[in-house]
Amino acid sequence: MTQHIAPRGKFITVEGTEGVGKTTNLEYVRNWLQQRNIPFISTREPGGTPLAEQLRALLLQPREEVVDQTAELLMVFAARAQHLNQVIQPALARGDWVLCDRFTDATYAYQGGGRGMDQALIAQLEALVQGSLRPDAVILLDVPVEIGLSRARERGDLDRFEQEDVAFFERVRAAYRQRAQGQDSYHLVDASQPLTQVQADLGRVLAALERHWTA
Ligand code: Z5A
Repeated sequence: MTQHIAPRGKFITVEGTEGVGKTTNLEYVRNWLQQRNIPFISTREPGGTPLAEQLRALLLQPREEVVDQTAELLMVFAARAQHLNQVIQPALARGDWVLCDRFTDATYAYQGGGRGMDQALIAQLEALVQGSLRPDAVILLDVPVEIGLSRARERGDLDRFEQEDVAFFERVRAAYRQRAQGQDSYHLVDASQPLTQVQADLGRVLAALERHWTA
């Protein structure tokens, strides 16, 4: 008897700086997947498992103690290792698509760009934790920092990252944009436009991915 092996699912991440509209637009992507009856899970980083969510809370909580950059980097990757092994890899192996709110591009952007940590060190941890696993598509929502911050700050209480200054987020944005340059798997969407226009662009990106993956 031949055993049916499901084709590996697709791994899509959504990235961007503060207040860029990830939460709002992830809902749009979930609806798009549902309308096509594509089996998927929706998850986030840091987080996605009970342990990883605890690490997220520790990472985001404002505190008086200065958080060592290496400690922060290792916590991000500790959460990722758990998330990958418990949630992401099993889902992809079942044939489900995985939609993830942030992934390792955020580490290159925040710890690499924002904090100025060595990209080669991040790459070593990426290889240790992920092996060869990389997202099939990275949707980068891009917005000038001032616009994103004013959107985010309307929400009230600021987490530990949100308390950083504008220069930090400018470095984060520059690192994201640099990673997207000339790479086929990155799709940059101008998220400063009105939401209907952002989602029309997002729909075009998703349709192109679907055509490419099912060709
Ligand atoms: N972090 C890290 O350092 N290293 C890592 O490796 C990883 C993460 C994975 C948690 O992320 C933090 O973890 C993050 C980096 C760090 N810190 N920061 N900053 P998060 O994703 O949970 O937190 P966030 O970036 O603050 O996301 P958010 O708060 O959920 O914001 P958002 O999802 O991008 O935005 P939104 O809630 O959808 O929209 C914000 C508001 O703007 C809202 O009122 C919307 O209605 C409005 N909006 C959205 N789009 C539009 C448009 N087009 N026009 C007008 N208004 C809009």
